[in-house]
Amino acid sequence: MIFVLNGPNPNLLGTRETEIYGHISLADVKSMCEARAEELALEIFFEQSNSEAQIIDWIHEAISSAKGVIINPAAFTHTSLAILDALKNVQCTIIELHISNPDKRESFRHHSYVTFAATGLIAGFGINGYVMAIDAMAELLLAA
Ligand code: CA2
Repeated sequence: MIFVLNGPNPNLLGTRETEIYGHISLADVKSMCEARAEELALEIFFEQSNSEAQIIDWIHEAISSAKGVIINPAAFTHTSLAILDALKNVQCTIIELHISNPDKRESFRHHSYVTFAATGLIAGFGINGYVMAIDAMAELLLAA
């Protein structure tokens, strides 16, 4: 099972800040990910929460049941030592994912706690980054 976890506010995808995040809804992103995963014979658990505690609980589930974790922690990227501490207990590959490129944006988005636990990072490729992350995870799993 590949966990695809999303932090706060991407439930607004496609409706607000479309110049940054595009016109595609989170439900459509989920469908895109499921379609790509099926092509690659992978199962995904795709979730989004506005609650830091819920994301930490899913990371704890991932410790025992995930072959890989793709996480867009959204604003928690820049604030959450608690999410970093949870991710440090995940043994499998972790891909940090961002729709935008935070390093091109405001300076308060330039620091990521999550990067300390991530195997790699995909940022700035829009919604397509989700498909890129699933492809990268599939390649890493095949190579393992
Ligand atoms: O680029 C990304 O994926 C981010 O993780 C998105 C976060 C932001 O805090 C990070 O710096 C970069 C914000 C997610 C907000 O999602 C929205 C989507 C549509 C409309 C409003 C918010």
